[in-house]
Amino acid sequence: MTESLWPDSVSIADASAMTVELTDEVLSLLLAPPPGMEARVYEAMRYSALSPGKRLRPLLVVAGSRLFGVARRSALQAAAAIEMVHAYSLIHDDLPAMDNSDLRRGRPTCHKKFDDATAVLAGDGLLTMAFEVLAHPDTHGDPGVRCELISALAVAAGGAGMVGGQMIDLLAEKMPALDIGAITRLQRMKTGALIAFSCEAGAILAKAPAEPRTALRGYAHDLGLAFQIADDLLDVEGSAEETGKPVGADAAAGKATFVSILGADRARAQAELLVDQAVAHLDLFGQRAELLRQVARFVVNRRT
Ligand code: GRG
Repeated sequence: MTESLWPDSVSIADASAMTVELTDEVLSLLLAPPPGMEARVYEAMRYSALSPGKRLRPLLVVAGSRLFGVARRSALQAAAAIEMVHAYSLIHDDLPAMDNSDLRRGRPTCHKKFDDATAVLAGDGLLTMAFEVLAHPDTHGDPGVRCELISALAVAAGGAGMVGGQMIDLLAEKMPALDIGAITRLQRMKTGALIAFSCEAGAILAKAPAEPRTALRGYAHDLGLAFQIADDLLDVEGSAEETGKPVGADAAAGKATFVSILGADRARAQAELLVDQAVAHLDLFGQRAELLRQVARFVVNRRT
């Protein structure tokens, strides 16, 4: 499929609705349950990966791919792979051994709907399938590009990224409160790394040169932190109806967050400053980056 991603000008509402629909179509095909007894783990994988989230990471893949005219098929395969890794992280994060959460995206968490062992396996299945998807020729005809995607996702999701950040977060619960520098590093690893890979996937698929990649990295860096501050604010100011997950969890666990250290007003101002900085990195793309600009503003104003 070589058709371009979307029409030249597109609103974030339309792009988001299209991304949800197209990503979920791809996820649904990839996660079709086989006939044997192993179907149960596919049901659990589908339950979590197809549950109603924002699909923010797929939207970033699409918006980044659009800059370089990447084929829709390639972008959606990468988007589906990243959403699988995100869904796995939420399943494992909700387990009794971690956050012990009953509610996610307004529904019972995977281990509540199925059982703990099935939820562990569903997370494992989604993580491994993400790499299978990136390794498939449908994602890109050039094996070098597929290898680069696989390697970049492994780094973002592993010990130097999301898994490492989660480890620090768990350890921090039993330590004196982290300072702002330590929280920034933790969040860059835990949520920022996967967001950054989502922003860069289009550039990798397009074999883009260094200059636009550096600009996208700068955008992603600031966006990831703004996203996390907005998440911390929602935990304090949002409701379970809006967010689809329990709120007040950070304060209940005595966790140091951007909001607990800076206060809500300064944290909000910092998030807005980061969005301005993120948007400034996109100047070299001109009008073509309008969707990425809109995504950055959406990230700090969201209520879910
Ligand atoms: C278990 C290896 C492992 C990692 C877990 C990402 C993560 C690390 C934990 C999730 C806990 C959490 C709520 C982190 C805050 C940022 C975040 C990832 C929020 C959820 O992402 P959204 O808002 O969710 O994009 P939806 O549901 O819209 O996809």
